[in-house]
Amino acid sequence: MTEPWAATVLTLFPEMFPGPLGLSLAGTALANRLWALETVDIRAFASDKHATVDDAPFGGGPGMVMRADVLAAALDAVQARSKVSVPAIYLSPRGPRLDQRRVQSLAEGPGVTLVCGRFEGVDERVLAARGLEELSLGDFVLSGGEPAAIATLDAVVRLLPGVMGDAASPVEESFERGLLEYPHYTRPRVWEGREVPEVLLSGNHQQIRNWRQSEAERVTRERRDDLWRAYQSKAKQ
Ligand code: 9WO
Repeated sequence: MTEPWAATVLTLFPEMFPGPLGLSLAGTALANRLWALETVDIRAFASDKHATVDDAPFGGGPGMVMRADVLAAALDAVQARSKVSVPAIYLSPRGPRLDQRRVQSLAEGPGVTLVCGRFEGVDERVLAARGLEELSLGDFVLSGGEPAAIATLDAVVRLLPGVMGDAASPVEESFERGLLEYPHYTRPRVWEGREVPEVLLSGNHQQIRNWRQSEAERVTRERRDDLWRAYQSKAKQ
């Protein structure tokens, strides 16, 4: 068998993994070897007897900074034993936003190396010297990159071949067509006086498809002007 899609996570808290990725869809896929997860404890690459990974910021100020030498040693060890070139990503609110297109491209590659920062961040020089790509999940600050790494892996793993089965083909998802999801309904037909849209009970699949398309467009237009404009300019081409 060829190598499964492989995630390597550099962290000071390896116990946080697989965490939620050990359950549900991603967990079953992990147990079935559809993907592989390895954590690397950054602290193991510290060189002093106290296993120091952080230090005070040059220039002063609050908090601590992750040392470049320790993180670089961890990254170099990971890269040295990898047969293929794998993108190395630092999860940080400073990066460009992760989107479904990048998720898709990660799923199409051999794997990913994710670097989880702690403290006030990592020494800037290691980002440049090791060519780390920075990616953000949004404009908020976590206490560390780990939850962002977990969310990133969840998004990628569900796209891997065999993970979702054919229950919901990812290509059918409206997000990948540049639209938000249309509204969903299930039983009961009437709940707290609220009815399910008639068309969904009609059995007319062409009409249902049309309704879902126009609802996806309406929701996108009402909520996300940025996505709506991009969708329209693509449709015009
Ligand atoms: C800490 C901090 C304290 C005062 C003012 C600004 C500050 N920014 C940070 C900060 O960015 N800390 C980071 C914590 C250091 C690197 C890892 N951390 C992190 C990653 N927090 N949030 C993310 C993250 C990653 C991806 N998408 C969204 C948030």
